[in-house]
Amino acid sequence: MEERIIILGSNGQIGTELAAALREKFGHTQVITSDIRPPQIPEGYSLFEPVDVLDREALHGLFTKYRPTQVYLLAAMLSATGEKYPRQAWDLNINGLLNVLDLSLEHSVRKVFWPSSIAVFGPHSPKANTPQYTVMDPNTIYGISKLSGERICEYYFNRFGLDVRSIRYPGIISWKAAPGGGTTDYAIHIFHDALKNNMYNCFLSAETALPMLYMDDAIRATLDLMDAAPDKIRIRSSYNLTGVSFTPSMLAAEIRRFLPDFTISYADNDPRQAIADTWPNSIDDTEARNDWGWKPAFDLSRITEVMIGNLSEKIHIEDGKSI
Ligand code: AKB
Repeated sequence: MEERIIILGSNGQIGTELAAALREKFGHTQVITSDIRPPQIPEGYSLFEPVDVLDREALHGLFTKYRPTQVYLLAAMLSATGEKYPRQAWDLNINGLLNVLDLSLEHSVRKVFWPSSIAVFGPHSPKANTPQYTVMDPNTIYGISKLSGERICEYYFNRFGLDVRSIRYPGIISWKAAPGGGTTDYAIHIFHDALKNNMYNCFLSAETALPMLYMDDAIRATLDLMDAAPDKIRIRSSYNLTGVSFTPSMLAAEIRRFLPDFTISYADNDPRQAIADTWPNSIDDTEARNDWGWKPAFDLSRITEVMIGNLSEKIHIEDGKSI
C-alpha cells in the first residue's frame, strides 16, 4: 500500500531531519510537512502546509486534503521553555496530541508516531540504567505532559485499536537544525562555541550525566519502530531508548582531541540544572533491543568526530555567505 505521510511540527530539530529521511524512503510527493510557521529555508519541491496543531478545524482540513496513512506529531514545547510557560506547554503537548489521535481515528490513519522523553522520569526514579517500568514522578510540566501523553497513547491503542508508537527520546545531538528549549541542548551549544570561540560556559555542572543519542541513530530508531510488525510492538506507552551517557566534562575532554586549547567553565544556579538533576543518568533500553532490534551506532567519540567535522564545514559556509 502506498504511504502518505504528514509530519506535524516539521521545522524543528527532529522534524527537519525526519522529513528528509521519510522523503528519501517514500518519495517527495508522499511526505507533507507542516508547522505553525513556514520553513526557514523553503524547499521548492516539498509539500508544506502551515497548521497549528491546536487548531482542530485546520488539522481536520489537512487530514481531509491529504488522507494520510501515517502521521508523525513532533510539535511540542520542551523542558526548559515549558517551565517558563507551563500552561502553554500543557496545552500544546496534551491538546495537540488529543487532536491528532482523534483525527487519526476519524480518518483511519494506519500508524501514528508521537515522541515521549526521558523527562517522564523524576526524582524518585532510579538514576542508573533506569528501567522501562519503575517509579515515575516527573516534576516538570514537560515531563508531566509526556507521562500523561504516554498513558493517553496506550489508552487509544487498547480502547480504539489506534496503532500509536512512541520512543522516550534522550537528548538528541545534531548539527543541521538548531534545538529549542531543552535541558540537554548544552551538548549541541558546546560544539558551536568550541568551533567559534574555543570556549564554552556550560549551564549544567561538570558531572551531570545524561543519556544522549546522535540524530542519525534517532532517525533510524524512529523509522525502524514505525516499520516493525504490529505484533513486535509490545509497549504502547513509549519505549526506553538510548545511545550513550556522558557528562559535560567527558564531552569537553573528547572535544579537546580535536581542539586541544578548548576550555569549559560552568554556570552556577541555572534553572536547567534542577531539571537535569531529576532525570536518569543512563537508560536501560532492553525492551527496544529485544522487541524490534534497536542497537545504537554512535558512541561519544564518533558523535564528537562527526559533530566537529560537519559543524566546522557548516560554519565555514555560513561565514563565507556573510562576508
Ligand atoms: C529536553 O531537554 O527537554 C529534551 C528531552 C530530553 O526531551 N531534549
